[in-house]
Amino acid sequence: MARLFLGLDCSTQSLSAILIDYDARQLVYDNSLNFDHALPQYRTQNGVLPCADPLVKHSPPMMWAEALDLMFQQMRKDGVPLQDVRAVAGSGQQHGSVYLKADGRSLARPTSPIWMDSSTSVECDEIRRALGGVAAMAEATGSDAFERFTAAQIRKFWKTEPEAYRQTAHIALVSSYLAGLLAGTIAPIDHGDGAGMNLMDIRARQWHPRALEATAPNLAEKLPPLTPSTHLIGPVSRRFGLNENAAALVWSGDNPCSLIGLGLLEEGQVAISLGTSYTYFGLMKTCRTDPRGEGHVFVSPTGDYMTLICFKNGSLARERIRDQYHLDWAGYERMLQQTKPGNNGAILLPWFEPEIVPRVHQPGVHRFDLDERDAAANCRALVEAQMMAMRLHSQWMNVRPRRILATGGGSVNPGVLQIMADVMNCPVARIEVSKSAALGAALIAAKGFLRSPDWKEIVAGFTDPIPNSEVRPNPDAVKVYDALIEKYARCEAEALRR
Ligand code: XUL
Repeated sequence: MARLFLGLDCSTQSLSAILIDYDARQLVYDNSLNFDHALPQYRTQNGVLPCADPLVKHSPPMMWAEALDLMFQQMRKDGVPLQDVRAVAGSGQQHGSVYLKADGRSLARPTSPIWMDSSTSVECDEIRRALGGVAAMAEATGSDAFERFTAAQIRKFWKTEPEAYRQTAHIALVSSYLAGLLAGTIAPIDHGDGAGMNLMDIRARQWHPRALEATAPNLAEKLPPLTPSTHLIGPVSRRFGLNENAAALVWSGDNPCSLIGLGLLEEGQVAISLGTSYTYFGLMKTCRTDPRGEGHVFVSPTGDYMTLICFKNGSLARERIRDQYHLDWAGYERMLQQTKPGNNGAILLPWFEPEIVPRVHQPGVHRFDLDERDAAANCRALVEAQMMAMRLHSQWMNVRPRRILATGGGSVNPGVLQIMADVMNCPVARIEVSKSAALGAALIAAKGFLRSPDWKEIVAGFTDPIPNSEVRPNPDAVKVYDALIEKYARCEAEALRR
């Protein structure tokens, strides 16, 4: 009988399911359910409830619960061999929190603040101060205090709705809420997603008493235990129509799951996702935190650490430059081909929107030795700056990338990948990963259930890059960027001072 493992992913806009046949090394089912379309009664837009305050972003947890039921209904309709599923694990958008009453089912708060919420700057300041500042906060919990992280969100809830907070018996993450529904119990929080709360001692992997105290009263009694990401909770609740022996695992965050879904199992293997925003993430063996508080350290499902940095002005900035010079993507690519690495020392800082890394509150575009009328030079300067920013702001990790996997919409552009390879001095390959989090969850289910195969054996055949997609660094260009990065750093510091 085939050994099947199911991975689910509750992201901002949709719930996805991926079923793998472990022995055949094949995906046997792949489906997604878009919240706005499948569950219009919740009136979400792109999975989020409309709100007059642009800083507030909430979603209805009931919508996620109903989507889970619908997905299983759909799988039964599609004839998926659910009886052969050995174990189920899942991935959730990170940071979002769900507030449950003592019965473990009814909600003490009808909505759930999600990762897009940035309404908690005051609470971040309060928590950060109590823990001793940016570097101390990052050292204790893996990240500085961030608006979207769960601690600041819990603190705001306690301050603004103390009675509802008092009635909350259990606080879950999106991941642990859905794991709990599957297992019919209150689920633990795994170390990977727990690290995105500003509440977990990143090294001891236990709740951090001072962080709990700085966040809200009686918080310890509302939080479940923390466990490794391959922890089996128990059998899947009978109502989902699986085999009675099918095991439910804890769920993790989408980024830790993607790390597995992309096969990043060794230090130096890095993924760069070129989406609306750009993210740079990879595995880290020894825990090192970012003293500037820009980057994050989470726990990898393998038990190692993982690092993540997020640049807001990613494809968004490339689109702005493309439109400024009335180009299409093919035209943009031609501009990259027409210009030379280093671009005669031109530097462009593309902070069209407030930036996360480096922290920029006042948007602004800054040019150094660059004529705004020169379309080709501006196109190249933007991509070079984005890659140099990644190199500069990942130095705290002290992990030299040895292989980069490029994903996301922007990764189809050869010119962009060549600049990435040259700036990072590292080969870059493309990988097709629209569902890396769900795939990662299915692989985590296999690891948790089978135990004995090592991680490399678990992911083999599931996480290969696109054949012949590798771009290698050009040694002459590498030398140019080794020198230019210093100028880039000076320009960045100068622009930040302005
Ligand atoms: C990571 C983060 C996002 C969400 C998206 O810190 O906020 O990547 O996990 O789902």
